Amino acid sequence: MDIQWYPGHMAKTRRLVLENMKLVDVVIEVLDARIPSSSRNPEINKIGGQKPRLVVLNKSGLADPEKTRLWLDLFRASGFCAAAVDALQGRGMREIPALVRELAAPKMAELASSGRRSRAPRCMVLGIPNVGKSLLINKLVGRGAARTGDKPGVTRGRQWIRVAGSIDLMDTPGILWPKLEDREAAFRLAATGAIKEEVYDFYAVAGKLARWLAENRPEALRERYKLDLLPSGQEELLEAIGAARGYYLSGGVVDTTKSARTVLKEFREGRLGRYTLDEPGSPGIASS
Ligand SMILES: Nc1nc2c(ncn2[C@@H]2O[C@H](COP(=O)(O)OP(=O)(O)O)[C@@H](O)[C@H]2O)c(=O)[nH]1
Ligand SMILES: [Mg+2]
Repeated sequence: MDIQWYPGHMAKTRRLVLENMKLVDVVIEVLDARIPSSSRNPEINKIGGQKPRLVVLNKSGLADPEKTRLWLDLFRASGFCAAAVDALQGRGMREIPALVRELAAPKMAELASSGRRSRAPRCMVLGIPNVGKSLLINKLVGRGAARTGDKPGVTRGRQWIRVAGSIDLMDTPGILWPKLEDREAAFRLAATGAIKEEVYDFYAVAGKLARWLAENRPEALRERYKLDLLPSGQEELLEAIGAARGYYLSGGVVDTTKSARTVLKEFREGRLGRYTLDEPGSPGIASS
């Protein structure tokens, strides 16, 4: 599995985010609850700097609830404010503005004591592609939210939106690059759909995922694909799944390419169950 990210793109991405960072009081770092460590940008602590940060574990409806609780505890123990949400189902979203307000309170008090005009705290959503930043912003903003045009903005077109009557949210998220040097993290990013299919071998990822499921949740695989026995090899697993589904090529050969697509798709849709691929406690969550 060889997954690339382009350095030019990465430098530009970092610059854009850092410029916008100057304007905000609170950073909302969005992670995928299924891979809270692998979906983290490797330089987030440098980029997030000293700004108060809310860590949001999104897509929690697809993740193992017990492991999500453990991950939240770990983030909190590392000094972060953390919340689990599901932007698609709308779960946990209502608490976000209050948490942002709480995190911004010291800064707001400082502004007030220095005699500055009071204003709403400003926040920005940050994260690697596909963790649900856009959906989260849309759900926070909802319909009919007022755009406040008289605020500073680095890039033209960037706007602040008043959310829940009390915080200003930058309407465009800060996009960070994924952690691809770590092969295991890259596999988990690919398996959950965080990186584009053009840049990895979906067949290898599906095979490895089938193996992971066979080892960790054999009953889920057996039940979903009506299998009595689970072979131990990746190729054999994809063959068994294809045969069970009736995916045959001419000559009676199992179409394992089709099984690979099926496993990936059904895993990502949560049809195989709720999983967290990053064990709570994996490295990469240290506070700045
Ligand atoms: N199941 C589930 N899917 C989500 C959630 N949030 C986002 N998605 C889906 O994940 C994909 C990427 O979301 P998007 O907001 O475009 O991610 P972005 O690249 O970070 O802006 C879309 O298909 C969303 O519908 C969530 O909480 N639960
Ligand atoms: Mg987006």
